[in-house]
Amino acid sequence: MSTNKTVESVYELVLKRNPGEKEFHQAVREVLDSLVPVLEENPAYADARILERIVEPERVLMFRVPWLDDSGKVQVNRGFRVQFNSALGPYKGGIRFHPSVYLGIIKFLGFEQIFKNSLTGLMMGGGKGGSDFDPKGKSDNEVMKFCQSFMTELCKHIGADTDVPAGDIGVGGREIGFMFGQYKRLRNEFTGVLTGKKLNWGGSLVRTEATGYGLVYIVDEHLKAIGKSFEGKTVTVSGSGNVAIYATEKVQQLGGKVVAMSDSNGYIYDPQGIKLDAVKQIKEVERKRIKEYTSIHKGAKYSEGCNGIWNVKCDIALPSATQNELDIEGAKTLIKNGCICVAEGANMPTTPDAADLFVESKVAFLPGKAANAGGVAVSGLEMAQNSQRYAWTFERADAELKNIMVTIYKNINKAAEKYGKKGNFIVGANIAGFVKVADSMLDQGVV
Ligand code: NDP
Ligand code: 2IT
Repeated sequence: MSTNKTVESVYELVLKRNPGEKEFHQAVREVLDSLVPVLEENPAYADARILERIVEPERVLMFRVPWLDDSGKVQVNRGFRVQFNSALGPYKGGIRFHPSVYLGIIKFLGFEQIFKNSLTGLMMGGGKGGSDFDPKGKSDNEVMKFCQSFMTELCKHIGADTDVPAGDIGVGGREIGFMFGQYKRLRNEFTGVLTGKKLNWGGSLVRTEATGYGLVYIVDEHLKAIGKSFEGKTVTVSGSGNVAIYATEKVQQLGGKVVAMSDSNGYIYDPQGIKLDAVKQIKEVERKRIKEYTSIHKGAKYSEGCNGIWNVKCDIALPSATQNELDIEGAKTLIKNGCICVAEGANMPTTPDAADLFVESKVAFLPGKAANAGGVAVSGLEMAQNSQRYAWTFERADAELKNIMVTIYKNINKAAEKYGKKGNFIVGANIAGFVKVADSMLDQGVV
């Protein structure tokens, strides 16, 4: 609870208008609480009802996705696209395929995306999409059938200058390919309507690695600021998907040792340091469980239950699986074990009480909308390359990514300091992300 009347009334409105959408409520609460000093300093935002407008998506699409499975049976899923805010550019944000997806998850992700995209400094609005489709255990053919049906409806609402989706949980290069193929067929146009494309047909170098690399670049910048580095540090990375794998790769390149990774079933602990080739083979190629790692590397141990990973002693923790995976108990253990930095590779992986505890305990806490912005940043660079009909080198895209992450670190630091919250990167990220969007909304009138 804040003491600011506008904040409280807007939050009440969000609860009333979006019943049962608890992840969305959580994401809004955190942002609004951070904004109090900015709202007090700039009455123009309240006068123009910026908060009331920013919490209301510009458009919500919800649709039936029917498809035929390999046995010829009809399956029906639900598809979503929330086009949240276009003050800074075309809607931009990933698509998530996971059985837990419902409107509240897509709204929370779309809301976060507005401020994250603003922080990148590129011209992108905020949006998110997805489905409760579960890709686990499905054949390539079934995944293709589903993606084609999903895109058959979605293609009416997106476009290179309108809304540009990308991947997220359960959506990688394979799914982007199937969706791109169907979009091209239905609309008869080859445009940069999706990012995260494969390299032969318009993808950007570094997009696959971008979220994980960017996460480690921003942590590295923080470590430099406090006179430290990754060299010799012990790191735990939850998840073993796209973000986790490339975060681990970059930590290893910078001399750190990743000792634990996880999936939704459990976690592996390898005191010698995770052998990433084995993880890539199991997760990217074979699409199997992380448990398999221990049959290849006998010195490693597998434990059931993904949240146990926070019991592993580490200097730096990078939660990179899913929302609310790091709770207060995990936070207490990490702090007790001497962890100095937590950076969110996933979107909202830390529960609010756990995040508050990190801030109070002076553990550097880098929130997702800053720390995992590297993925959407390189998506923005992919859009730029598509517009140019040109492809940059790996070195160029990587250098741009690094520069964007360093700039984000500086900007969130500056914003936190300006409002008397030095070192509070949650407040810094929310304010720095918000101000640019809010000012653009003021410029563009009541829309
Ligand atoms: P992937 O699908 O590649 O990997 C997801 C990983 O998280 C898997 O290891 C998965 O385990 C685990 N996971 C998923 N759901 C749960 C759950 N409910 N409980 C425990 N573990 C779970 O997704 P990404 O790596 O792309 O995404 C991970 C996080 O990063 C998400 O929060 C996403 O929103 C965020 N993110 C992704 C970006 C990107 O560019 N891809 C950019 C910015 C943020 P299992 O295999 O068992 O399902
Ligand atoms: O949460 C995210 O930022 C993403 N899933 C990436 C979005 C994008 O458009 O690249």
